[in-house]
Parts: sequence; C-alpha cells; structure tokens
Amino acid sequence: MTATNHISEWAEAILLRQPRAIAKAATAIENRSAESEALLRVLWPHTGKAVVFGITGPPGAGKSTFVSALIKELRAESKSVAVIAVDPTSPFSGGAVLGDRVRMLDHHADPQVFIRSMATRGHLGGLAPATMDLAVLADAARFDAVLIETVGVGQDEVEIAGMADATAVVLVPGMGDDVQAIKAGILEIADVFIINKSDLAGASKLESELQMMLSLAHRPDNWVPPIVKTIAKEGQGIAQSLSALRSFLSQGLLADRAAARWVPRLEQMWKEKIGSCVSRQQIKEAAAAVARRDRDPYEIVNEWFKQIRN
Ligand SMILES: Nc1nc2c(ncn2[C@@H]2O[C@H](COP(=O)(O)OP(=O)(O)O)[C@@H](O)[C@H]2O)c(=O)[nH]1
Ligand SMILES: [Mg+2]
Repeated sequence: MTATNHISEWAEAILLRQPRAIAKAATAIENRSAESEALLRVLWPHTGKAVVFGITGPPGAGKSTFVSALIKELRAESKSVAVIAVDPTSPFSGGAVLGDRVRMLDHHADPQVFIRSMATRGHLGGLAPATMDLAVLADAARFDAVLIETVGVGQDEVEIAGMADATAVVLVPGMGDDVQAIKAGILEIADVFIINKSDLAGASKLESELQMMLSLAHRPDNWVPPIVKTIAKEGQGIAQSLSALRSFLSQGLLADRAAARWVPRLEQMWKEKIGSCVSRQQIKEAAAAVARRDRDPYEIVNEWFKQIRN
C-alpha cells in the first residue's frame, strides 16, 4: 500500500468514527509524528462543525466533575461528545490522570463519547498544537461537542482553553483572597464564570466579588461574562452553564472571533514547526559550545533559521 493510500484509508475510518482508527490517530498526534500531519491535512476539509468548549480553572475546582456532568447533559440532547483532558503530570502528583479517568468511567461504554487524557510532560512547546489537533481529529470524527479540560496553572494550558469557541472558567468559594488570588491569565479568557461547589460557604461572596470585577473590566467585544453557580457533583446548574456558553456563541460575532482565535493558534503551530527543525541534542551541543565561548549564540540561531529556509 502506498503512503497516500494508507493515509486516506485511515482518514476514511476516522470519518466513519471507528474507535481504533481514532485512538491510533490520537497517539500519532500526541507523538507529533510526520504521519499525523499528513493525516490532519486530509481530515481538515471535513472539520468546522464541532463546537469546542474550553473548561479551565485551578486544580480541584471540580472541572472533571463538571465536564462529566456536561457530558450527561449533552448526551441527553443526543449529542456526541469528545473530551480532551490535559492533565498536569508533576513528579509529585501522579494520580490526576487516573482520578479523571475513574470519574469519567460512567461514559466509557458509550460509543458517542470519546475521552482522551493527555500528559503535559514531554510536549516542549507543542502542548497547545497537539491539543488543538486532537480537537481537529474529534471534529473530523463528527463529534458534536469537544470539551477541553485544562488546569489553569501553566501559560500553555490557559492558552489552550482560550483557543476554544467558548471558555468556562471554574472557580470555587473559599479560595482565600479569592479573585485577586486567581491568575490574571485565567480571568482574561473567561466567557462564562462557573462558581462550582456552591454548596460550600462563600459562594455568594465570590459571586459579588466577580460581579464587582466585571463591572470594572471592559471587554473589547462588550460581552459581559455570565456567572453561573453550580454543584457539579450533584448535576446542579449544568443546564444553565451550557445555556450560558451557547448564548456566548450566538452573539453573531463568530467569524471575527474565529479569526482572532486563529492568531495564537497559528503562532503556536509556527513555533512548533520551527522547534521541530532543531533537535534537543543539537540545542544541547550548541549550548555547551556557547558556554565554552567557542560559538556565538546569535550566529547559531541565524544558522538554524537559514536551515529552515532551505
Ligand atoms: N462540595 C462539592 N464538591 C465537589 C463539587 N464538584 C466536585 N467536587 C469535588 O471536588 C473534588 C475535585 O474534583 P475534580 O472534578 O477532580 O476537580 P478538578 O481537579 O478541577 O478536575 C472531588 O473530590 C469532587 O468530588 C461540588 O459541586 N461540591
Ligand atoms: Mg480534572
């Protein structure tokens, strides 16, 4: 079989939503293999139908619980759902991936639900492109909704959520000096605020703090992010959250927004492309030479740049 045939048959199977073809593609995308790029180019013309929701917020806010409840809500509407969970994998917390998987097990038997956990380790600069490519894959496989869960701690993760069609920032009461304590980057990408764990004390206080903050802020698109109180573990407020996300989508500003969202995404893709032209080993060797004062770092970078253009 020729390489092109192989890719087109693979793409065909994905368009038919065959689980094994999708899983294999997801792995190829995570590994940033040359094959995956060829595959994505074939899939691309078949995309653009799925709605991509970003769900972000601090660790433990209840994002996975919220996502799980959102799957249920979407399945009740007979919508198919793909979930991409970008998990933090630090040497100190190995349990996050498993925790998310277990909670989402409810949906694992359902062929209309696809769940992929992605490790953040080993994606030097390529985390965002890999995640967004998984969303392209899910879109091509005709999933109606794609939910991307990221932990709003690293800049990469915050950016990923910001590339979605609509982004929910999940907060919880009792976060100390609340709104001030939250990373500014997270707040900037919120199209909808979710105050989860509203069964706990302090939900109203957080709500008024957020309202205060929103009354002072001003978005260029004039959108005022709604605030929805939820108890995700009991499925409360989930339908309202979905409506809030959809009301943001239905503003009629979609074309402008889509173009604006493609700016960081193309930047990321470009960065990844450049990064992939020079190996880690080459960089290490160059670094040693620079440290020894054998080489000039400016010249090295210029050489690499010339290499790309050839
Ligand atoms: N009290 C309360 N706990 C919740 C709620 N939603 C989730 N949790 C709990 O919060 C913890 C963290 O949830 P998880 O979904 O893993 O958070 P994530 O790290 O943001 O994905 C779990 O023990 C959940 O059971 C809620 O609405 N109220
Ligand atoms: Mg989680």
